[in-house]
Amino acid sequence: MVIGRRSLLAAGGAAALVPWLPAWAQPISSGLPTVVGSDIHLKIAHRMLTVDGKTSHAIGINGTIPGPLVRLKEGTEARIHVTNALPDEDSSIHWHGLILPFHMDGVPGISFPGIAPGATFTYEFPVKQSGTYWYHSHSGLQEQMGHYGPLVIDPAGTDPVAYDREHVIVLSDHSPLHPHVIFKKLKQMGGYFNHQKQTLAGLLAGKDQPLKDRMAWGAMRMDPTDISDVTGAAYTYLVNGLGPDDNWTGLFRPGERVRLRIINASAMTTFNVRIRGLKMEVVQADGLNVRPVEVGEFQIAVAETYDVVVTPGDGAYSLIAESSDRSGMARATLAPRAGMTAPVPPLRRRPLATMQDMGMGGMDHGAMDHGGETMKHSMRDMSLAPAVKDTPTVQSISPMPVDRTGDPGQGLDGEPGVLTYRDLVALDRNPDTRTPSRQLQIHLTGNMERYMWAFDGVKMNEVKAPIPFTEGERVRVTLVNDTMMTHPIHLHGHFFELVTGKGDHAPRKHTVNVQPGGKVTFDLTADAPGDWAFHCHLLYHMHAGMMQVVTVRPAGEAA
Ligand SMILES: [Cu+2]
Repeated sequence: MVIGRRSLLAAGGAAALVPWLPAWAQPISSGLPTVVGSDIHLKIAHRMLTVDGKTSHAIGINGTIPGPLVRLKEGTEARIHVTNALPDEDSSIHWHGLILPFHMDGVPGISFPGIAPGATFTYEFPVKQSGTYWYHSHSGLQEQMGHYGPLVIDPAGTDPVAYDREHVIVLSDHSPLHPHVIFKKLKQMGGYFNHQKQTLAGLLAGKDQPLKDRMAWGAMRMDPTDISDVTGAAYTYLVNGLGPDDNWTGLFRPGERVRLRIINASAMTTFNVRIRGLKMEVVQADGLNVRPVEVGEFQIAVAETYDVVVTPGDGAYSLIAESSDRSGMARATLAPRAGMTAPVPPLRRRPLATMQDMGMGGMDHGAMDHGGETMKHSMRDMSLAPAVKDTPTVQSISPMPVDRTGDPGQGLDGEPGVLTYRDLVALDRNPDTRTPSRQLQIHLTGNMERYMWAFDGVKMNEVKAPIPFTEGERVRVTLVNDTMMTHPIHLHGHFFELVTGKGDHAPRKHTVNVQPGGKVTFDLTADAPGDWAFHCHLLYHMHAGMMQVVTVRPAGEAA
Protein backbone atom coordinates (compact mmCIF):
# COMPACT_ATOMS: atom_id res chain seq x y z
CA MET A 1 0.00 0.00 0.00
CA VAL A 2 2.89 2.32 0.57
CA ILE A 3 3.59 4.04 -2.69
CA GLY A 4 7.32 4.15 -2.47
CA ARG A 5 9.77 5.29 -5.04
CA ARG A 6 10.41 1.82 -6.34
CA SER A 7 6.81 0.82 -6.97
CA LEU A 8 6.15 4.11 -8.73
CA LEU A 9 9.13 3.71 -10.98
CA ALA A 10 8.08 0.14 -11.65
CA ALA A 11 4.57 1.30 -12.40
CA GLY A 12 5.82 3.97 -14.76
CA GLY A 13 7.87 1.36 -16.56
CA ALA A 14 4.96 -1.05 -16.76
CA ALA A 15 2.60 1.65 -17.99
CA ALA A 16 4.94 2.38 -20.84
CA LEU A 17 4.59 -1.23 -21.99
CA VAL A 18 0.81 -1.33 -21.80
CA PRO A 19 -0.62 -1.42 -25.31
CA TRP A 20 -2.97 1.25 -26.56
CA LEU A 21 -6.39 1.08 -24.92
CA PRO A 22 -9.70 2.19 -26.45
CA ALA A 23 -11.07 5.49 -25.15
CA TRP A 24 -13.75 3.85 -23.00
CA ALA A 25 -11.11 1.90 -21.11
CA GLN A 26 -9.08 4.96 -20.24
CA PRO A 27 -9.60 6.64 -16.91
CA ILE A 28 -10.00 10.05 -18.51
CA SER A 29 -12.03 12.88 -17.09
CA SER A 30 -15.17 12.08 -19.03
CA GLY A 31 -15.44 9.13 -16.64
CA LEU A 32 -16.65 11.44 -13.83
CA PRO A 33 -20.45 11.35 -14.05
CA THR A 34 -22.34 14.63 -13.68
CA VAL A 35 -25.83 15.26 -12.32
CA VAL A 36 -27.71 18.44 -13.19
CA GLY A 37 -31.27 19.77 -13.31
CA SER A 38 -34.08 20.91 -11.05
CA ASP A 39 -34.43 17.51 -9.37
CA ILE A 40 -31.20 15.70 -8.57
CA HIS A 41 -31.21 12.19 -7.13
CA LEU A 42 -28.35 10.77 -5.09
CA LYS A 43 -28.25 7.30 -3.57
CA ILE A 44 -25.78 6.28 -0.86
CA ALA A 45 -24.87 2.57 -0.85
CA HIS A 46 -22.13 0.08 -0.14
CA ARG A 47 -19.98 -0.98 -3.01
CA MET A 48 -16.53 -2.38 -3.68
CA LEU A 49 -13.73 -0.11 -4.83
CA THR A 50 -10.74 -1.33 -6.80
CA VAL A 51 -7.65 0.88 -6.50
CA ASP A 52 -4.43 -0.06 -8.28
CA GLY A 53 -5.76 -3.60 -8.67
CA LYS A 54 -6.74 -4.10 -5.01
CA THR A 55 -10.38 -4.32 -4.01
CA SER A 56 -11.88 -3.25 -0.70
CA HIS A 57 -15.17 -2.20 0.89
CA ALA A 58 -16.39 1.32 0.33
CA ILE A 59 -19.44 3.55 0.24
CA GLY A 60 -20.39 5.15 -3.06
CA ILE A 61 -22.98 7.61 -4.29
CA ASN A 62 -24.95 6.60 -7.40
CA GLY A 63 -22.45 3.77 -7.65
CA THR A 64 -19.23 5.76 -7.91
CA ILE A 65 -16.38 7.00 -5.71
CA PRO A 66 -16.16 9.98 -5.65
CA GLY A 67 -19.87 10.53 -6.02
CA PRO A 68 -21.06 12.26 -9.19
CA LEU A 69 -20.25 15.89 -9.90
CA VAL A 70 -23.28 17.87 -8.72
CA ARG A 71 -23.50 20.84 -11.06
CA LEU A 72 -25.71 23.75 -9.99
CA LYS A 73 -26.36 27.23 -11.35
CA GLU A 74 -26.23 30.41 -9.30
CA GLY A 75 -29.64 32.04 -8.95
CA THR A 76 -31.65 28.80 -9.25
CA GLU A 77 -33.33 26.62 -6.62
CA ALA A 78 -31.59 23.36 -5.81
CA ARG A 79 -33.72 20.32 -5.03
CA ILE A 80 -31.65 17.26 -4.23
CA HIS A 81 -33.24 13.97 -3.13
CA VAL A 82 -30.83 11.86 -1.11
CA THR A 83 -31.67 8.21 -0.46
CA ASN A 84 -29.81 6.24 2.17
CA ALA A 85 -29.46 2.68 0.89
CA LEU A 86 -27.07 1.63 3.65
CA PRO A 87 -28.76 -1.31 5.38
CA ASP A 88 -28.14 -0.49 9.00
CA GLU A 89 -26.82 3.00 9.61
CA ASP A 90 -28.02 6.58 9.28
CA SER A 91 -26.39 8.79 6.72
CA SER A 92 -26.35 12.41 5.60
CA ILE A 93 -24.93 14.82 3.05
CA HIS A 94 -23.37 18.11 4.06
CA TRP A 95 -22.82 20.66 1.25
CA HIS A 96 -19.39 21.93 2.14
CA GLY A 97 -18.98 25.71 1.77
CA LEU A 98 -22.56 26.40 0.70
CA ILE A 99 -24.52 29.32 2.08
CA LEU A 100 -27.97 27.91 2.85
CA PRO A 101 -30.62 27.70 5.59
CA PHE A 102 -29.15 25.83 8.55
CA HIS A 103 -31.71 23.00 8.45
CA MET A 104 -30.44 22.15 4.92
CA ASP A 105 -26.80 21.95 6.04
CA GLY A 106 -26.95 18.21 6.68
CA VAL A 107 -25.26 17.68 10.03
CA PRO A 108 -27.12 15.07 12.11
CA GLY A 109 -27.91 16.29 15.61
CA ILE A 110 -27.22 19.93 14.74
CA SER A 111 -29.16 20.81 11.60
CA PHE A 112 -31.43 17.80 11.08
CA PRO A 113 -31.98 14.27 12.44
CA GLY A 114 -30.06 12.48 9.67
CA ILE A 115 -31.37 10.06 7.04
CA ALA A 116 -32.46 6.65 8.33
CA PRO A 117 -31.73 3.46 6.36
CA GLY A 118 -34.12 3.25 3.42
CA ALA A 119 -35.29 6.85 3.85
CA THR A 120 -35.02 9.78 1.44
CA PHE A 121 -34.42 13.37 2.50
CA THR A 122 -34.96 16.25 0.10
CA TYR A 123 -32.63 19.18 0.39
CA GLU A 124 -34.05 22.43 -1.00
CA PHE A 125 -32.21 25.70 -1.00
CA PRO A 126 -31.60 28.76 -3.17
CA VAL A 127 -28.21 28.75 -4.89
CA LYS A 128 -26.65 32.07 -3.89
CA GLN A 129 -23.02 31.68 -4.91
CA SER A 130 -20.76 30.13 -7.52
CA GLY A 131 -17.46 28.25 -7.54
CA THR A 132 -15.90 24.91 -6.65
CA TYR A 133 -17.21 23.06 -3.60
CA TRP A 134 -17.86 19.50 -2.51
CA TYR A 135 -20.20 17.38 -0.43
CA HIS A 136 -19.72 14.57 2.04
CA SER A 137 -21.25 12.51 4.81
CA HIS A 138 -21.42 14.04 8.28
CA SER A 139 -22.42 10.71 9.83
CA GLY A 140 -19.90 8.62 11.75
CA LEU A 141 -16.79 7.86 9.73
CA GLN A 142 -18.53 7.25 6.37
CA GLU A 143 -16.55 9.95 4.63
CA GLN A 144 -13.41 7.81 4.98
CA MET A 145 -15.15 5.02 3.05
CA GLY A 146 -15.79 7.10 -0.06
CA HIS A 147 -18.92 9.08 0.79
CA TYR A 148 -17.90 12.37 -0.86
CA GLY A 149 -18.16 14.08 -4.21
CA PRO A 150 -17.50 17.34 -6.07
CA LEU A 151 -19.98 20.20 -6.42
CA VAL A 152 -19.56 23.01 -8.92
CA ILE A 153 -21.79 26.06 -9.22
CA ASP A 154 -21.68 27.99 -12.48
CA PRO A 155 -21.96 31.75 -12.06
CA ALA A 156 -25.12 33.60 -13.11
CA GLY A 157 -23.07 36.21 -14.97
CA THR A 158 -19.80 35.94 -16.84
CA ASP A 159 -17.00 34.06 -15.20
CA PRO A 160 -14.01 36.34 -14.51
CA VAL A 161 -11.76 33.33 -15.09
CA ALA A 162 -10.98 32.74 -18.76
CA TYR A 163 -10.47 29.08 -19.67
CA ASP A 164 -11.00 26.71 -22.57
CA ARG A 165 -11.52 23.49 -20.67
CA GLU A 166 -11.87 22.29 -17.13
CA HIS A 167 -11.14 19.19 -15.09
CA VAL A 168 -12.36 18.44 -11.61
CA ILE A 169 -9.63 16.86 -9.49
CA VAL A 170 -10.88 15.20 -6.31
CA LEU A 171 -8.01 14.22 -4.03
CA SER A 172 -8.70 11.69 -1.31
CA ASP A 173 -7.26 8.97 0.89
CA HIS A 174 -8.58 5.42 0.84
CA SER A 175 -7.77 2.51 3.11
CA PRO A 176 -8.69 -1.16 3.01
CA LEU A 177 -8.88 -0.89 6.81
CA HIS A 178 -12.31 -0.07 8.20
CA PRO A 179 -12.31 3.47 9.62
CA HIS A 180 -13.32 2.15 13.05
CA VAL A 181 -10.19 -0.01 13.01
CA ILE A 182 -8.05 3.00 12.08
CA PHE A 183 -9.58 5.03 14.90
CA LYS A 184 -9.08 2.21 17.41
CA LYS A 185 -5.42 1.91 16.51
CA LEU A 186 -4.94 5.68 16.87
CA LYS A 187 -6.57 5.51 20.30
CA GLN A 188 -4.23 2.70 21.32
CA MET A 189 -1.18 4.55 20.04
CA GLY A 190 -1.28 7.97 18.40
CA GLY A 191 1.80 7.26 16.29
CA TYR A 192 0.59 3.81 15.14
CA PHE A 193 0.78 4.61 11.42
CA ASN A 194 4.03 6.56 11.57
CA HIS A 195 6.58 4.24 9.98
CA GLN A 196 9.03 7.06 9.40
CA LYS A 197 10.29 7.51 12.96
CA GLN A 198 13.91 8.40 13.52
CA THR A 199 16.14 5.41 14.04
CA LEU A 200 19.40 4.68 15.82
CA ALA A 201 20.91 3.91 12.43
CA GLY A 202 19.81 7.34 11.24
CA LEU A 203 21.39 8.99 14.27
CA LEU A 204 24.69 7.21 13.69
CA ALA A 205 24.58 8.17 10.04
CA GLY A 206 24.12 11.81 11.04
CA LYS A 207 20.62 11.99 9.60
CA ASP A 208 17.72 13.99 11.02
CA GLN A 209 18.04 15.46 14.50
CA PRO A 210 21.32 15.47 16.42
CA LEU A 211 21.38 13.62 19.74
CA LYS A 212 20.85 16.70 21.92
CA ASP A 213 17.65 17.67 20.10
CA ARG A 214 16.41 14.10 20.15
CA MET A 215 16.81 13.93 23.91
CA ALA A 216 15.00 17.25 24.38
CA TRP A 217 12.07 16.14 22.21
CA GLY A 218 12.06 12.73 23.88
CA ALA A 219 11.83 14.30 27.35
CA MET A 220 8.76 16.18 26.15
CA ARG A 221 7.35 12.90 24.78
CA MET A 222 7.05 14.49 21.38
CA ASP A 223 8.07 13.09 18.04
CA PRO A 224 9.29 15.43 15.29
CA THR A 225 8.40 12.87 12.60
CA ASP A 226 4.78 13.09 13.69
CA ILE A 227 3.38 15.07 10.75
CA SER A 228 0.32 12.99 9.87
CA ASP A 229 -1.71 10.69 12.13
CA VAL A 230 -2.70 8.33 9.34
CA THR A 231 -0.13 7.79 6.61
CA GLY A 232 0.70 5.94 3.44
CA ALA A 233 1.08 2.86 5.64
CA ALA A 234 -2.73 2.74 5.73
CA TYR A 235 -3.70 4.83 2.73
CA THR A 236 -3.58 4.84 -1.03
CA TYR A 237 -3.94 8.42 -2.24
CA LEU A 238 -6.51 8.91 -4.98
CA VAL A 239 -7.28 11.28 -7.83
CA ASN A 240 -10.95 10.97 -8.81
CA GLY A 241 -11.09 7.57 -7.16
CA LEU A 242 -8.03 6.19 -8.96
CA GLY A 243 -4.69 5.19 -7.48
CA PRO A 244 -1.25 6.29 -8.66
CA ASP A 245 -0.85 3.21 -10.85
CA ASP A 246 -4.37 3.59 -12.29
CA ASN A 247 -3.19 7.07 -13.35
CA TRP A 248 -6.27 9.22 -13.94
CA THR A 249 -5.64 11.23 -17.08
CA GLY A 250 -7.12 14.59 -18.06
CA LEU A 251 -6.93 15.53 -21.73
CA PHE A 252 -6.29 18.91 -23.30
CA ARG A 253 -5.27 20.49 -26.59
CA PRO A 254 -1.81 22.07 -26.44
CA GLY A 255 -2.01 25.79 -25.75
CA GLU A 256 -5.44 25.67 -24.13
CA ARG A 257 -6.07 27.36 -20.80
CA VAL A 258 -7.05 24.41 -18.64
CA ARG A 259 -8.86 25.08 -15.39
CA LEU A 260 -8.31 22.51 -12.68
CA ARG A 261 -10.84 22.52 -9.87
CA ILE A 262 -8.87 20.84 -7.11
CA ILE A 263 -10.74 19.57 -4.06
CA ASN A 264 -9.13 17.92 -1.05
CA ALA A 265 -11.83 15.43 -0.03
CA SER A 266 -9.47 13.43 2.18
CA ALA A 267 -10.33 12.28 5.63
CA MET A 268 -6.88 13.04 7.06
CA THR A 269 -4.37 14.04 4.40
CA THR A 270 -2.78 17.42 3.70
CA PHE A 271 -1.42 17.42 0.15
CA ASN A 272 1.36 19.39 -1.51
CA VAL A 273 0.35 19.79 -5.14
CA ARG A 274 2.56 20.50 -8.12
CA ILE A 275 2.58 19.78 -11.85
CA ARG A 276 6.03 19.08 -13.11
CA GLY A 277 6.98 21.54 -15.84
CA LEU A 278 3.95 23.82 -15.45
CA LYS A 279 3.27 27.03 -13.56
CA MET A 280 -0.14 27.20 -11.97
CA GLU A 281 -2.22 30.36 -11.83
CA VAL A 282 -4.34 30.24 -8.68
CA VAL A 283 -7.67 31.89 -9.48
CA GLN A 284 -9.98 30.68 -6.74
CA ALA A 285 -9.72 29.55 -3.12
CA ASP A 286 -12.57 27.81 -1.29
CA GLY A 287 -14.93 28.62 -4.17
CA LEU A 288 -14.36 32.38 -4.22
CA ASN A 289 -12.32 34.19 -6.85
CA VAL A 290 -8.92 35.62 -5.98
CA ARG A 291 -6.58 37.84 -7.94
CA PRO A 292 -4.59 35.45 -10.13
CA VAL A 293 -1.28 34.49 -8.55
CA GLU A 294 1.31 32.28 -10.22
CA VAL A 295 2.83 29.47 -8.16
CA GLY A 296 4.90 26.34 -8.64
CA GLU A 297 3.32 24.43 -5.76
CA PHE A 298 0.68 24.80 -3.06
CA GLN A 299 -0.42 23.02 0.06
CA ILE A 300 -4.08 22.09 0.21
CA ALA A 301 -5.53 21.22 3.58
CA VAL A 302 -8.39 18.80 4.06
CA ALA A 303 -11.67 20.36 2.86
CA GLU A 304 -10.06 23.27 1.05
CA THR A 305 -10.46 23.83 -2.69
CA TYR A 306 -8.19 25.68 -5.10
CA ASP A 307 -8.87 26.41 -8.76
CA VAL A 308 -5.79 26.84 -10.91
CA VAL A 309 -5.33 27.55 -14.61
CA VAL A 310 -2.48 25.94 -16.52
CA THR A 311 -1.45 26.32 -20.16
CA PRO A 312 0.26 23.07 -21.14
CA GLY A 313 2.29 22.61 -24.27
CA ASP A 314 2.41 19.53 -26.48
CA GLY A 315 3.41 16.87 -23.98
CA ALA A 316 2.34 14.89 -20.94
CA TYR A 317 2.61 16.27 -17.40
CA SER A 318 2.50 14.52 -14.03
CA LEU A 319 0.23 16.06 -11.44
CA ILE A 320 1.71 15.11 -8.10
CA ALA A 321 -0.02 15.49 -4.75
CA GLU A 322 2.38 14.35 -2.06
CA SER A 323 0.98 13.74 1.40
CA SER A 324 2.60 16.38 3.60
CA ASP A 325 4.47 13.72 5.59
CA ARG A 326 5.82 12.32 2.31
CA SER A 327 4.60 8.81 3.02
CA GLY A 328 2.89 8.58 -0.35
CA MET A 329 1.41 10.47 -3.26
CA ALA A 330 -1.60 10.83 -5.46
CA ARG A 331 -0.67 11.00 -9.11
CA ALA A 332 -2.48 11.90 -12.30
CA THR A 333 -1.50 12.86 -15.82
CA LEU A 334 -2.46 15.77 -18.03
CA ALA A 335 -1.89 14.86 -21.64
CA PRO A 336 -3.00 15.72 -25.17
CA ARG A 337 -3.77 12.05 -25.85
CA ALA A 338 -4.91 9.14 -23.70
CA GLY A 339 -2.24 6.65 -22.77
CA MET A 340 0.60 9.14 -22.53
CA THR A 341 2.60 9.33 -19.31
CA ALA A 342 5.24 11.62 -17.89
CA PRO A 343 8.01 10.79 -15.42
CA VAL A 344 6.91 10.54 -11.79
CA PRO A 345 9.43 12.04 -9.37
CA PRO A 346 10.34 10.08 -6.24
CA LEU A 347 8.89 11.17 -2.90
CA ARG A 348 10.92 13.97 -1.40
CA ARG A 349 12.61 13.60 1.96
CA ARG A 350 10.16 13.54 4.85
CA PRO A 351 9.99 16.74 6.89
CA LEU A 352 10.71 17.03 10.59
CA ALA A 353 8.63 19.19 12.91
CA THR A 354 10.49 22.26 14.13
CA MET A 355 10.52 24.38 17.26
CA GLN A 356 8.03 26.67 15.47
CA ASP A 357 5.71 23.71 15.18
CA MET A 358 5.90 23.46 18.99
CA GLY A 359 4.63 27.00 19.37
CA MET A 360 8.02 28.51 20.04
CA GLY A 361 7.99 30.62 16.91
CA GLY A 362 8.19 33.87 18.85
CA MET A 363 11.19 32.80 20.95
CA ASP A 364 14.80 33.49 20.16
CA HIS A 365 17.17 30.60 19.91
CA GLY A 366 18.75 31.31 23.30
CA ALA A 367 15.42 30.68 25.01
CA MET A 368 15.03 27.35 23.24
CA ASP A 369 18.49 26.24 24.13
CA HIS A 370 17.81 24.65 27.45
CA GLY A 371 17.35 21.08 28.58
CA GLY A 372 14.39 18.82 27.97
CA GLU A 373 13.10 18.91 31.56
CA THR A 374 12.86 22.70 31.65
CA MET A 375 11.20 22.74 28.23
CA LYS A 376 8.72 20.12 29.33
CA HIS A 377 7.46 22.47 32.04
CA SER A 378 7.34 25.53 29.83
CA MET A 379 5.35 23.52 27.26
CA ARG A 380 2.30 23.24 29.51
CA ASP A 381 1.97 26.57 31.24
CA MET A 382 -1.80 26.87 31.69
CA SER A 383 -1.47 30.50 32.81
CA LEU A 384 -0.69 31.37 29.18
CA ALA A 385 -4.21 30.34 28.17
CA PRO A 386 -6.58 31.16 31.05
CA ALA A 387 -9.70 30.26 29.02
CA VAL A 388 -8.47 26.73 28.35
CA LYS A 389 -9.80 24.10 30.71
CA ASP A 390 -7.08 22.04 32.38
CA THR A 391 -8.03 18.56 31.17
CA PRO A 392 -6.20 15.51 29.82
CA THR A 393 -7.01 16.78 26.30
CA VAL A 394 -4.33 19.44 26.79
CA GLN A 395 -0.89 17.93 26.33
CA SER A 396 0.77 21.29 25.69
CA ILE A 397 0.15 25.02 25.46
CA SER A 398 2.12 26.87 22.79
CA PRO A 399 4.45 29.15 24.77
CA MET A 400 4.79 31.71 22.01
CA PRO A 401 2.54 31.04 19.02
CA VAL A 402 3.03 33.22 15.95
CA ASP A 403 0.93 34.03 12.90
CA ARG A 404 2.10 31.50 10.31
CA THR A 405 -0.13 32.55 7.39
CA GLY A 406 3.05 33.55 5.54
CA ASP A 407 4.51 30.04 5.83
CA PRO A 408 4.05 27.64 2.92
CA GLY A 409 3.26 24.66 5.16
CA GLN A 410 5.18 21.80 6.73
CA GLY A 411 8.05 20.53 4.64
CA LEU A 412 7.78 23.28 2.02
CA ASP A 413 10.14 25.85 3.52
CA GLY A 414 12.76 26.65 0.94
CA GLU A 415 10.82 25.19 -2.00
CA PRO A 416 10.51 27.81 -4.74
CA GLY A 417 7.25 29.54 -5.60
CA VAL A 418 4.96 27.98 -3.01
CA LEU A 419 1.62 29.65 -2.30
CA THR A 420 0.93 31.00 1.19
CA TYR A 421 -2.30 32.45 2.60
CA ARG A 422 -0.71 35.89 2.42
CA ASP A 423 -0.59 35.63 -1.39
CA LEU A 424 -4.38 35.46 -1.54
CA VAL A 425 -6.32 38.65 -2.35
CA ALA A 426 -10.07 38.55 -2.94
CA LEU A 427 -11.09 39.54 -6.47
CA ASP A 428 -14.27 41.22 -5.24
CA ARG A 429 -14.49 43.75 -2.44
CA ASN A 430 -15.51 42.14 0.87
CA PRO A 431 -19.26 42.40 1.51
CA ASP A 432 -18.73 43.56 5.12
CA THR A 433 -15.78 45.78 5.97
CA ARG A 434 -16.86 46.91 9.44
CA THR A 435 -14.36 46.84 12.26
CA PRO A 436 -15.16 43.88 14.55
CA SER A 437 -17.03 44.85 17.70
CA ARG A 438 -15.48 42.11 19.83
CA GLN A 439 -12.72 39.54 19.89
CA LEU A 440 -12.76 35.84 20.57
CA GLN A 441 -9.86 33.46 21.06
CA ILE A 442 -10.21 29.71 20.64
CA HIS A 443 -7.42 27.27 21.45
CA LEU A 444 -6.95 24.06 19.48
CA THR A 445 -5.81 21.51 22.03
CA GLY A 446 -4.87 17.88 21.87
CA ASN A 447 -3.19 14.89 23.39
CA MET A 448 -1.48 12.76 20.77
CA GLU A 449 -0.66 9.94 23.19
CA ARG A 450 -4.27 9.49 24.23
CA TYR A 451 -5.58 10.65 20.88
CA MET A 452 -7.91 13.29 22.32
CA TRP A 453 -8.64 16.52 20.44
CA ALA A 454 -10.67 19.50 21.59
CA PHE A 455 -11.36 23.24 21.49
CA ASP A 456 -10.22 25.01 24.66
CA GLY A 457 -9.59 21.68 26.40
CA VAL A 458 -13.23 20.55 26.15
CA LYS A 459 -14.23 17.67 23.87
CA MET A 460 -17.50 17.84 21.94
CA ASN A 461 -19.18 15.26 24.19
CA GLU A 462 -18.37 17.37 27.25
CA VAL A 463 -19.40 20.70 25.81
CA LYS A 464 -22.11 22.40 27.91
CA ALA A 465 -23.18 25.23 25.60
CA PRO A 466 -22.66 26.35 22.02
CA ILE A 467 -20.45 29.29 21.07
CA PRO A 468 -22.93 32.19 20.85
CA PHE A 469 -23.07 34.94 18.23
CA THR A 470 -25.68 37.62 17.67
CA GLU A 471 -27.02 37.86 14.14
CA GLY A 472 -25.24 40.56 12.20
CA GLU A 473 -22.38 41.06 14.63
CA ARG A 474 -18.82 41.15 13.40
CA VAL A 475 -16.28 39.32 15.52
CA ARG A 476 -12.52 38.94 15.25
CA VAL A 477 -11.67 35.30 15.96
CA THR A 478 -8.14 34.07 16.66
CA LEU A 479 -7.41 30.36 16.55
CA VAL A 480 -4.34 29.34 18.57
CA ASN A 481 -2.87 25.94 17.80
CA ASP A 482 -1.49 24.40 20.99
CA THR A 483 -0.66 21.13 19.25
CA MET A 484 2.00 19.90 16.87
CA MET A 485 -0.47 18.89 14.17
CA THR A 486 -2.06 21.14 11.57
CA HIS A 487 -5.82 21.52 11.95
CA PRO A 488 -8.02 22.58 9.02
CA ILE A 489 -10.79 24.37 10.88
CA HIS A 490 -14.16 24.65 9.15
CA LEU A 491 -17.17 26.77 10.04
CA HIS A 492 -20.45 25.79 8.42
CA GLY A 493 -22.79 28.27 6.76
CA HIS A 494 -20.35 31.19 6.64
CA PHE A 495 -17.29 32.60 4.95
CA PHE A 496 -14.80 34.52 7.05
CA GLU A 497 -12.10 37.02 6.06
CA LEU A 498 -8.52 36.05 6.85
CA VAL A 499 -6.68 38.91 8.55
CA THR A 500 -3.50 39.08 6.47
CA GLY A 501 -3.31 42.81 5.75
CA LYS A 502 -5.39 42.83 2.54
CA GLY A 503 -7.87 45.49 3.75
CA ASP A 504 -11.29 45.29 2.08
CA HIS A 505 -10.04 42.55 -0.27
CA ALA A 506 -9.23 40.01 2.42
CA PRO A 507 -9.37 36.42 1.17
CA ARG A 508 -12.63 34.79 2.26
CA LYS A 509 -12.61 31.13 3.26
CA HIS A 510 -14.78 28.42 4.77
CA THR A 511 -11.83 26.34 5.97
CA VAL A 512 -8.53 27.58 7.35
CA ASN A 513 -5.49 25.48 8.06
CA VAL A 514 -3.87 26.41 11.37
CA GLN A 515 -0.26 25.35 11.31
CA PRO A 516 1.32 23.59 14.31
CA GLY A 517 2.15 25.94 17.15
CA GLY A 518 0.79 28.84 15.08
CA LYS A 519 -2.24 31.06 15.04
CA VAL A 520 -4.68 32.45 12.51
CA THR A 521 -7.01 35.44 12.82
CA PHE A 522 -10.18 35.99 10.83
CA ASP A 523 -13.11 38.38 10.91
CA LEU A 524 -16.53 36.80 10.87
CA THR A 525 -19.90 38.39 10.17
CA ALA A 526 -22.40 36.10 11.87
CA ASP A 527 -25.15 36.60 9.31
CA ALA A 528 -26.78 33.17 9.15
CA PRO A 529 -29.19 32.46 12.01
CA GLY A 530 -29.27 28.92 13.37
CA ASP A 531 -26.95 26.26 14.71
CA TRP A 532 -23.82 25.47 12.75
CA ALA A 533 -21.08 22.90 13.11
CA PHE A 534 -17.59 24.22 13.77
CA HIS A 535 -14.84 21.63 13.71
CA CYS A 536 -11.46 20.36 12.66
CA HIS A 537 -11.89 18.72 9.26
CA LEU A 538 -9.44 15.93 10.03
CA LEU A 539 -12.08 13.23 10.38
CA TYR A 540 -10.57 11.42 13.36
CA HIS A 541 -9.85 14.70 15.17
CA MET A 542 -13.49 15.66 14.80
CA HIS A 543 -14.52 12.20 15.93
CA ALA A 544 -12.19 12.45 18.94
CA GLY A 545 -13.74 15.72 20.10
CA MET A 546 -12.44 18.71 18.15
CA MET A 547 -15.89 20.02 17.33
CA GLN A 548 -18.30 22.59 18.69
CA VAL A 549 -21.65 24.12 17.80
CA VAL A 550 -21.84 27.79 16.85
CA THR A 551 -25.25 29.34 17.35
CA VAL A 552 -26.26 32.58 15.66
CA ARG A 553 -29.27 34.13 17.40
CA PRO A 554 -31.37 37.03 16.15
CA ALA A 555 -30.54 40.29 17.94
CA GLY A 556 -32.67 40.83 21.04
CA GLU A 557 -33.09 37.12 21.75
CA ALA A 558 -31.70 36.06 25.14
CA ALA A 559 -28.47 34.08 24.98
CU1 LIG B 1 -7.52 18.57 13.91
